[in-house]
Amino acid sequence: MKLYGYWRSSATYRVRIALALKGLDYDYAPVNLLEGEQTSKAYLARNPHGLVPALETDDGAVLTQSLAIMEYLEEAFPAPPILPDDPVACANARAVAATLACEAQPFMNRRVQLFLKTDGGFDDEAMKAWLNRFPGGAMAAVEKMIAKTAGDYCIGDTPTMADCCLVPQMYGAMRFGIDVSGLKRMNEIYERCQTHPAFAKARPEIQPDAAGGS
Ligand SMILES: N[C@@H](CCC(=O)N[C@@H](CS)C(=O)NCC(=O)O)C(=O)O
Repeated sequence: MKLYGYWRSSATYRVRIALALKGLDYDYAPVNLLEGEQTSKAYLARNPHGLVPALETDDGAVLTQSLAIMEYLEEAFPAPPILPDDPVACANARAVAATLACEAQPFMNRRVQLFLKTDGGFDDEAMKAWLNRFPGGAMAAVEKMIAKTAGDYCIGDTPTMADCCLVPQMYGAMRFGIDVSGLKRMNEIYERCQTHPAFAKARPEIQPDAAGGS
C-alpha cells in the first residue's frame, strides 16, 4: 500500500495510527501542503477534492477520506480490530471519530484558515474565538460523550478508531492554541496513547517529510 499524506495533517495522522495498530507496512508519498502539491494535476487525479490523505491499495485502488480508509483497513485486515465487536460500542466509537473528523477538524483546515484570514479579514482574536467555539465546542462534546464509554481509551480499554481521531485532534488543537485544559479524560487518553508503540510510530515529528515542514 502507499499512503499519500503530509506529516502534520491530522487526517493523515489518523490513518498512520490505524495502519500501525494493525501492524501494516506501507510506502509513504509526501504531499507538501505548504507548496500546494495537493492541488497538482497528479494529486487531483488521486483525490479530486485536493485533500490528504489518499491510500493506494495493493490492487491499485485509490481511497480517500480518512474515516473511509480506516473502515477499509478494518474490513480488509480485520485483526487486530480497531472497532469493538459490540454494536453499541462500535457505534459509539464511530460517533466519536465522526465528531472529531467531521465537526472539529474541518474548521481548522489550512484552506479554511487561509480564507478566513484573507477574504474574511479575521485577525488573531477572531481566529482564536472561531477555533475555541467550533473545534473547541466539538471537542467539549466528545469529552462528555466518552464520560459514558471510556476506560483506558475512548471506548473501553482497547484503542479504536475513536482514539485514531482523538490523538491527532488534540495534537492539532494544542498547535492552534485551542484551550484543552478542561478536557480531562481526553488529555489522559492522549497522554496514554503517547506511550503506545503504534501511536508513537505515527507521530508527526518522526515522519520522513517532517523536516521540510513549518
Ligand atoms: N475529511 C477529510 C479531511 C482531509 C483534510 O482536511 N486534509 C487536510 C489536511 S489535515 C488537507 O489536505 N488540507 C489541504 C488544504 O487545506 O489545502 C479526511 O478525513 O480525510
